[in-house]
Amino acid sequence: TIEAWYMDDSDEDQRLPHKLNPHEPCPLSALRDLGVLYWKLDADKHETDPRLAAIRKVYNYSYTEIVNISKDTLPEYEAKIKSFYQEHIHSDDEIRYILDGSGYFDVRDHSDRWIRIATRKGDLLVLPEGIYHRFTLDTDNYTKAMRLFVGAPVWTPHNRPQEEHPSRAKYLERFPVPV
Ligand code: KMT
Ligand code: NI
Repeated sequence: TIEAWYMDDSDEDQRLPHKLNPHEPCPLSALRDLGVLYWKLDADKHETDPRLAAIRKVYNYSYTEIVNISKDTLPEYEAKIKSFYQEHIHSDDEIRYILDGSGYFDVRDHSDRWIRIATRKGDLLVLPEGIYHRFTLDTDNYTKAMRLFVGAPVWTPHNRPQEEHPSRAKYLERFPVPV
């Protein structure tokens, strides 16, 4: 499974866990209500894994590339790290498969609270089009991830606020507040 929790709002290092006291875990069902999808796969087999192939086929994830996020491997590291952590949306799903290392994806819930999703090797995560989110490395400072996409990739972040963006409207329509 995957571990997720509601965040505190302290200004400390973004790479720290930022758990509340007392700890408030976020169940996978709550993530599902926000449109977040999750699979656990065998990252060592990513080149030949039939389960990954099946997911790619069903969701049309035709495109893949691998990014290596660490100080020594990512060009323009400081600027990228900063932009990953700016709250934003995309006009497509954000699909990330963690092949090595770890990191945090933060998503906003229906009440605009931050939920921190701790990802590590073998986690395949889909953040739906239009969800407000951000990414940070944790204190291990290293993530190697496969980025997947339907067709030709567009990674453009649209920083908050984006209330008029069609992808934001679409998101709110697809994943309304559960009653
Ligand atoms: C992105 O587009 O935000 C990234 O690729 C960073 C997260 S991938 C582990
Ligand atoms: Ni993003």
